[in-house]
Amino acid sequence: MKITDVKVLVTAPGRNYVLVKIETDQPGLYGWGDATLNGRELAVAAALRDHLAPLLIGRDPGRIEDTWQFLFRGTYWRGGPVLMTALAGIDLALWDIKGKVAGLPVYSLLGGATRDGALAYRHCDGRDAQEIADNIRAAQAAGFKVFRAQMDVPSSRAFPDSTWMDLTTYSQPFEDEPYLRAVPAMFERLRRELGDEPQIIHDVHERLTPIQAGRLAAAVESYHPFFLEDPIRPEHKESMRLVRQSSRTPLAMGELFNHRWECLPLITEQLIDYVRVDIAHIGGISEARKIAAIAEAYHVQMAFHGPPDIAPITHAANVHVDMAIANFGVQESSKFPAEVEDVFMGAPYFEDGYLKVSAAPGLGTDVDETAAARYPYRPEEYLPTLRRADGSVQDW
Ligand code: GCO
Ligand code: MG
Repeated sequence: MKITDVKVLVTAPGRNYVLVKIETDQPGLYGWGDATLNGRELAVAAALRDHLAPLLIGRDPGRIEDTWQFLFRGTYWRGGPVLMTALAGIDLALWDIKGKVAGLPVYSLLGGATRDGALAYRHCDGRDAQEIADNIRAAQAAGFKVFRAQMDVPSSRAFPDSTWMDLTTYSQPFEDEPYLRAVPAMFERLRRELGDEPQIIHDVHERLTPIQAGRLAAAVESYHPFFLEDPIRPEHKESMRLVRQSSRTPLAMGELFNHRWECLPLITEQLIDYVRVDIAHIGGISEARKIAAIAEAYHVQMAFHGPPDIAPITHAANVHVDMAIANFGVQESSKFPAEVEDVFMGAPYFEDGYLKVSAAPGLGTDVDETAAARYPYRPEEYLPTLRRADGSVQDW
């Protein structure tokens, strides 16, 4: 069997996605992958079209690991979000093909189901703690058991619903102290309103220094968060020692990482409790299962990134891997723009608190290319930015 073509589609059904279709010399046998990198989509599309896709023509699509090693190490330049997202798109498509050839869902190829579904969490953001509590109650009524609580801190304008990270326009500067006061107060109000049962996540989103993050982790410990995510910036991971020393609040990190080596100190020193890597940004399923295996040895669990800015194909890959590992923690789920359903089929489905995938061969997803063509790339879609009161750059 041989790869005969690699197509790269950039489509924007509600937001931009970069898709990879790998075609083979077997009639009707193809695989779809997701290579979306929010705000840098065209860089990944160019890396695929101009550099990686030509290397795949004629290769055996069944040799997934060899292809991964060839594209990661064999072509010299390695790592970083652009190349690893491009590699992920290829890897997901190859696993999709392998499942279709075997007539098995990818989770079966990975060792079979270890669970009936992936415990999911829903974004329940709001302008204040009351609105968050109302959104948590609504998500509870829908069956969710785990929730992410983000509040419109003093530096950002109101936002329409649970996509605060991507749509918030920061009209005012961010400052640490108002944020450090707002989050414990938010947890206090949520616990007073909702009691101890709801499992609540908060995403710090790389905003604090290590000692501030340690202060926040200690301040919210009594409200027993499910985890505090991305407390500090990802560049110097060992700084998480300062955060870890400060409390027993569970910690999570990883969405900005691009391979297993970036996770290592956090896992091997048990500085985190959940790995938050994004399967679309770490090189795909082949890498995700290796990270999960490393983490399992250190009692660290997986909580794959699942924002609206990766395609339903990666959301399906998330659940396939969730279904096949022992150290699953929780799966981030997202609302998608309505237009997404025009283009993508076979996304994971939600049932009584859990995300599930069908037993269809491969990833179980498909793409309507005619519909995708109706949604051209939207250049205005890019990442928010944020400044401090003195005008300096702030991680948003
Ligand atoms: C999350 C993430 C997102 C990111 C977004 C960047 O935990 O879901 O922090 O909100 O900000 O995916 O493109
Ligand atoms: Mg995050």
